[in-house]
Amino acid sequence: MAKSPSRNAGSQAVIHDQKMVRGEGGELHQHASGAIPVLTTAQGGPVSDDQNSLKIGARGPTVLEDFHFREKIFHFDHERIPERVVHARGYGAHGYFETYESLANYTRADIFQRAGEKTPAFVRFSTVAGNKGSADLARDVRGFAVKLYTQEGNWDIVGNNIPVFFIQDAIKFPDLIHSVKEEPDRGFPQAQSAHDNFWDFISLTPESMHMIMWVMSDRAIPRSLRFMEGFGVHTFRMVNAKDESTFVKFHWKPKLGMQSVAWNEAVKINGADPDFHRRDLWDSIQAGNFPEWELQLQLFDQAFADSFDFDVLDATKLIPEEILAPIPVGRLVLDRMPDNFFAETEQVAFMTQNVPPGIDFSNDPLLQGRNFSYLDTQIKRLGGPNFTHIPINAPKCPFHHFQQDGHMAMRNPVGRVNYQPNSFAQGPRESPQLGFKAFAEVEEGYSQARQFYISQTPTEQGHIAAALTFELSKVKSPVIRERMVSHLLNIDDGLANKVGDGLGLKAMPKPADAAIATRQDLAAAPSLSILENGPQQFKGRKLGILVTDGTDAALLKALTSELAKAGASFEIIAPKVGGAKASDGSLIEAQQMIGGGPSVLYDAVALLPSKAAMADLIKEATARDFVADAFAHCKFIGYVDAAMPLFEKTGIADSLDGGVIALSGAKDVTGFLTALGALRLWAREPKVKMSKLS
Ligand code: HDE
Repeated sequence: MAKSPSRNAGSQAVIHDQKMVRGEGGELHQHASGAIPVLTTAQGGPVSDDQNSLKIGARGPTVLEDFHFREKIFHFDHERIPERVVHARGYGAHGYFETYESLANYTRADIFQRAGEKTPAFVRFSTVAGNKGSADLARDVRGFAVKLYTQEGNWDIVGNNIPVFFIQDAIKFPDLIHSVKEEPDRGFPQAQSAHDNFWDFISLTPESMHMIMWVMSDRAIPRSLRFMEGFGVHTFRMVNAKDESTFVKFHWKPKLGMQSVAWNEAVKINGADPDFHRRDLWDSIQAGNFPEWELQLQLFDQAFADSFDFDVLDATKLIPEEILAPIPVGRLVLDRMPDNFFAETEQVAFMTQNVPPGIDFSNDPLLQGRNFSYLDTQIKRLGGPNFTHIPINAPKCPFHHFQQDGHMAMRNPVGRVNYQPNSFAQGPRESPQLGFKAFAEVEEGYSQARQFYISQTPTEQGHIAAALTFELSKVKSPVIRERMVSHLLNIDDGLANKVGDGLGLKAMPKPADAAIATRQDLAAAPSLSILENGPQQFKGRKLGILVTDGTDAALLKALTSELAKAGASFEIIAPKVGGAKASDGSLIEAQQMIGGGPSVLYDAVALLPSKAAMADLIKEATARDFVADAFAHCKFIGYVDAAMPLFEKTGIADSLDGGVIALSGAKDVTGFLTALGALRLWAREPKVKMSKLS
């Protein structure tokens, strides 16, 4: 066959009309119009046809000579890097940390020396178990990893939204993670702890019981990344200029308060919008509603540490805030999304060992193990030792060292001298004054598990019992189910009985053997409850407003302007996404059609249909679900009279309560918004039996 390569396969020939113009100066890569740059290869060569590969004849075969095709496919084939072995699913944002006052008494860390100092920050939130593409509302711990680009190098506080951990020693981490991830033979379940392997491991690991209480609580299904606490988990040290050390625990407190969803809602959100948390953070930051956390420190000395009958360095324990109040030292504001998800969020490399002078480690064996692991994992994921050359990982302060070469080296030392000491008086030197100097220092887990449980409101206790029952109902092996209940007996009889009953155990097992008896005297610590610490405001939350043709224009306007005043957002849900015609003839723009905007996506709902539209609306299963779910999830519901048939059709007309609020006109809007501050009417829960255990 004669070689007559051609890209003219025909169908897209019109693209070929674009001409490249070779001009005097830099015009080589511009079209005649000047506005659109010419497509090039990665080597910079201009490309004439990006639609057809180079072929012999009209149909091929494709020729080896087609370097553009080859390069394009080669690069595509290599786009993926290994996902994180844990915390694969995550979402990040940029912002800054602002120091309130100097903490020079406690630490020499530069970031804490000057009031009002702003330090650039990058934060990545994550789930732990699921893969990169898993759904946001899995029941799971959330990662809360903060990178602070300080003047003395990067400081990473790689924490979680739960202040304790499952295990005491890093050597057990691979077992813990293997057990929670998909089972190796079948490759499922994905992003779920509700399976035999996890509960088998947990039921054989009593130290994990405290953490289990947290993971089975509503903390593990947050409503938004913006409404979560963050914790450094480990005890660290602060070291001042006089080399005096103070123990420290880090806490991030969300300014908008904490909030979680109900389990039944989480299940539905995962279907309706698997990116619920990502979208929420993206939308808030793009809208200029910058989420904010206050950094609070629990500071204590050795004598205080010794006053506990457990080891404060044990990461399965916490120091209740009622015993040691955290002090506010600064705020973290997230105000910018990454330009590129891969470059920043995917490639960011957090490492617990990144600490500036003045911050130091404790002997917590979990932390010590992490300090090894995080460097190791970056080499695997990012492909070589030069991952600090990637902009998101590079320090923003001046830095000087003699590291050189290696894969993808973007920076190398300039000049002759690449070692020290040297006689040329070139290059950096260590500084004993300014540099980082390392500071020269088992029991069973039921007591604090109990303390956590008794610190919850009855509603939250019900959720914990329901979560345990759900998870263990997915465990096929009765031995594991019973073993777990035997641990619960060491935590709280009532809890164990509820779960035992929920699982249909024929007889209750004996309590698990405990090396140390559970302390019954630990006082409830209200700081551990989400509901005891509600924000009492609707700020940062979202109302779903159901409209139809004929919706009362004045009422809608009053409602949306009050929401704006309260710092809350809303979405309009209409029968068609094209919008609806209001009573005054104006167009109401909609963000969702009813089937696309189920009520689980909103914190509360308002039903503002017109009478004329009701006949059609009540026939829509999605409209009925909208109302039935909002009611079952204990949400506040504002409604106009015309909406009554929706309550009747969904069988809740006889159960309407104080959370279902009539909006007869603009005058009722303020009262409705005040009520929304409670976020949910949990008192309704026993009636709707969302989880029949509560
Ligand atoms: Fe991690 N953890 N971890 N972890 N961890 C990772 O590092 C590890 C632990 C946490 O958004 C990995 O870059 C060991 C506790 C977060 O990129 C890996 C142990 C806490 C993130 C790793 C722990 C965390 C990670 C996987 C046993 C809360 C995501 C990819 C002691 C205080 C950071 C990576 C991000 C990520 C190891 C336990 C939080 C493999 C060995 C405790 C938030 O290095």
